[in-house]
Amino acid sequence: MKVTFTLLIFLFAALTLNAENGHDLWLRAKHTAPVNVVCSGKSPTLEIAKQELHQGWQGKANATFVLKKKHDKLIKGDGYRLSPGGIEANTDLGLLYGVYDLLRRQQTGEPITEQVENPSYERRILDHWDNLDGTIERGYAGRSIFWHGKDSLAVTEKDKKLWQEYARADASIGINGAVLDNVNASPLVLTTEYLKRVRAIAEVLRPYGIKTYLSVNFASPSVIGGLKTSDPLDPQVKEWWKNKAKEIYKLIPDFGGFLVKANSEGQPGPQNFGRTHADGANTIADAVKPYGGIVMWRAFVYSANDEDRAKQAYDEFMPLDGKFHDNVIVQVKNGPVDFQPREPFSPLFGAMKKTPVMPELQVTQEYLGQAVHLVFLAPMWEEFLKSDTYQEGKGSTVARCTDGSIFQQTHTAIAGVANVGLDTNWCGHPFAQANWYAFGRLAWNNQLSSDQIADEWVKLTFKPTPAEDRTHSTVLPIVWNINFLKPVKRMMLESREAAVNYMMPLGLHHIFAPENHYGPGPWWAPKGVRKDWTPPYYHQADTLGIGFDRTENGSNAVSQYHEPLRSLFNDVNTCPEIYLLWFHHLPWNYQTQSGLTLWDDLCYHYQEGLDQVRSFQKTWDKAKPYVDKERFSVVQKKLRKQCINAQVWKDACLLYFQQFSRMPIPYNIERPV
Ligand code: GCW
Repeated sequence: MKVTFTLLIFLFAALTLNAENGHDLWLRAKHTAPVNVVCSGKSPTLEIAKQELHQGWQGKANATFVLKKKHDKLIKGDGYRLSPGGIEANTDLGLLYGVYDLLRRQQTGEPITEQVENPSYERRILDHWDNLDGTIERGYAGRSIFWHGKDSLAVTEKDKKLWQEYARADASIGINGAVLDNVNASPLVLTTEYLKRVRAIAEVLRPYGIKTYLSVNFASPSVIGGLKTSDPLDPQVKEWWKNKAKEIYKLIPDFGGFLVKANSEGQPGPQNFGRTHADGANTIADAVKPYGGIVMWRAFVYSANDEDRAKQAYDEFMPLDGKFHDNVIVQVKNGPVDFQPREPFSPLFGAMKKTPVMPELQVTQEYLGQAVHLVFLAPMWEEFLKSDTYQEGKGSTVARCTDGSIFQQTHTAIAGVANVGLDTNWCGHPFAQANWYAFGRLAWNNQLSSDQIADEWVKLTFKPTPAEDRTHSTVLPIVWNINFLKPVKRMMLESREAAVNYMMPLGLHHIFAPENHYGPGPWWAPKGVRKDWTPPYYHQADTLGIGFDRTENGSNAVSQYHEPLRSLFNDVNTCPEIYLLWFHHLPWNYQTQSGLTLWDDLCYHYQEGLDQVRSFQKTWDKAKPYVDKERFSVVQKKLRKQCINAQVWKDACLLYFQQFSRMPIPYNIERPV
């Protein structure tokens, strides 16, 4: 009896030790020291701020810490002033953000000196591509946390608990908006029964400072409103949107606004009625304007007959610059095609000078190995945000063109397509959490380096907490830094380039297998399928060479970029090699800067990508003593799969392209540069 009991205790202890399933994300710190919080204000947001301090304080025991609202001109929006003894802010939410910052610094060992932190963007939004039936478009972490189908619209306690955990995670990294449904929107979301659930979600998100937004279907007035048309200039249609807005704001007074995908991939839009994107956006924007709402109008458009899909958004939207009402923001994907592993920035950034433009990033890894591959996306976003558009002279980076530094904008915003689902660890892959984290951090501060973000995330997510240390044999911080933090960070920071290498190096793009966009499919081109939906349209490989000619002699997409980029991209000798085959069609024996032929260089990159993943496996194997069993083995298994996938990418692409190059695949190639 006694033996069984001891055994049970032992089992229970072992289980709790290993019960690290990643659900706590980067918020694992538990109460470690008492703190005396002084805060005179009262609000649900401040209650959370106080509770977080009590729960996560890792400073001096029994210290006094002051939260104070104070008008300070140096503090913008929900920014804050942090100092060792307290936080000051203009808003309650600013105080909450300050608390999360403080706790993060305590845990990661970053200094807490007096400083003002202001957000780069006013709106930092996650776009959930969640369908009302609970499935998620391009979701790889289970079903929706918001929707479970039309028979489950009643809100349960379980729902609310999950939404609260979600809201807390968002707030801890500064995210202040969530679009709750897919941009391929069901008109039903605007019916009263669904709006009631939206209200319930908004109520849970509100104390954490997260505004609720909805994606709407442009044909809603006719589909659910019973009107004969959804023509945005029709007075009845305008009235319908106004009434709908009124209904929504009555339920949700701080509703953020609408996101619209129109005349794109089969979605209805103003062009169905001979109207422009501006006509469409303005009608909906006018409806939410009295309540302070905004419309985020997507520029993700392309049609079957366009000679170059990369050009279309610019062609369609530039003539409309200045025609949008002031509560419309045009939402532009980072690249001109579609969330590829690497694209140059979309030429719309900085070019639309009279219209606020917001970047749309994809946190969910549709084209980057989904929930299987370990790919840390901060380096990709950093590359994008730091890209110089030259639109207002040197230094007109995408970041500065969108955050209000260069253009006087009524609103600034940034969006990320969420990777969150019902999976226990939220994101499918333990390291995919880092992408959610990175998006929030960059939305708050678009100047942060990937290195710093990785550093924070690894420490917050994996560093043994004091409580764990007492049960494990204590790991000296210096040992942990050298044996875990450093190599794991290096792996993360290299991982995006590795994916580019084994999937589509040197400017290749969109050579994915159709539909699921996971594996390679450069050969896929069945008769009758839209050309621009087939990979050969993008790689253009033939016996003469490979690559999409977007120079002046080709589609002339280069002309959409400001000088000196236009000339730089146009000239094969100055075009950065990372974009070589994006802008140029080149012979197989073209000599790259490495001195190799283009063919050999391609082979080199594919091999390099594969080798990188192999080295990630080794890194992770060595990390074993420092990670709980569960997360260790999940990541190990996924890396194994990623390695097999990288091999498949390499073999499939090279064997396919080889029929055109007719050159041998070199063995053990050295690349001097
Ligand atoms: O990336 C593509 C996806 C579609 C998506 C579309 C979009 C929501 O393959 O699944 O649809 O872009 O961004 O609208």
